[in-house]
Amino acid sequence: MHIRQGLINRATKETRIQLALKIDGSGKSSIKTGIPFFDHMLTLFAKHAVVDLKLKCNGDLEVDAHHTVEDCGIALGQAFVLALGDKRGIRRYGTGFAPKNPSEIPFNGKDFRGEAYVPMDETLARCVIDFSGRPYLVWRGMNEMAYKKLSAKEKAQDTSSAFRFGLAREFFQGFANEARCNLHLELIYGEEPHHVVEALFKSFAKSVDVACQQDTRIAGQVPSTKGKL
Ligand SMILES: [Mn+2]
Repeated sequence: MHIRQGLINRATKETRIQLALKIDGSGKSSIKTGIPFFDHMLTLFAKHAVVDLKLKCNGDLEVDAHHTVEDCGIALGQAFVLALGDKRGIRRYGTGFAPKNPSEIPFNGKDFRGEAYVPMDETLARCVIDFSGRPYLVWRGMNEMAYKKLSAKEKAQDTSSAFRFGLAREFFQGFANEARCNLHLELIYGEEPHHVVEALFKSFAKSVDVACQQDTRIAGQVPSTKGKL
């Protein structure tokens, strides 16, 4: 099988990014964005999407984390476009479940489970994706948090709070625009900043994993009645 990979070199006056993505990987990663919390999110993305990901970003962190996070989302989206190519034979939708009872379907010799609902202690997040060729981000469940009064404990978690209030959205918007996918992310419930962001990234990962998998029943076919995605 041809290797589904995307190599991106992207440089602007704000960030310089080198990224290598292998979709049919094993979850290995080497991530250096200069933002430890973001490295943690991208590392667990690779792990749970079961892709191999190398990413190095030199961004203008002296301004703030915004450009770095947004541009890494853009570069990752571009890498998926390259790696997926004409999308023949892929599942396309990452609803998380195969058409039959997911626990009964063996996939690559393993049990095939693709829960796109991901819990993390008190938090539950959902992600549904469609590599449709059309960019759209739906971002639900976090808007009221923008006006929420922070507790002392939350203030102490500067980075994860910043991600919950806006940075995560910038990442996913950049990804959706460039991967040209419908990306629906929702916080069903949850409070703790680190858990909220981590559950979002994990549900994103699970959803991407399922959507990118190849379905042998439609090998060689573009999964669209239009014939193009
Ligand atoms: Mn964590």
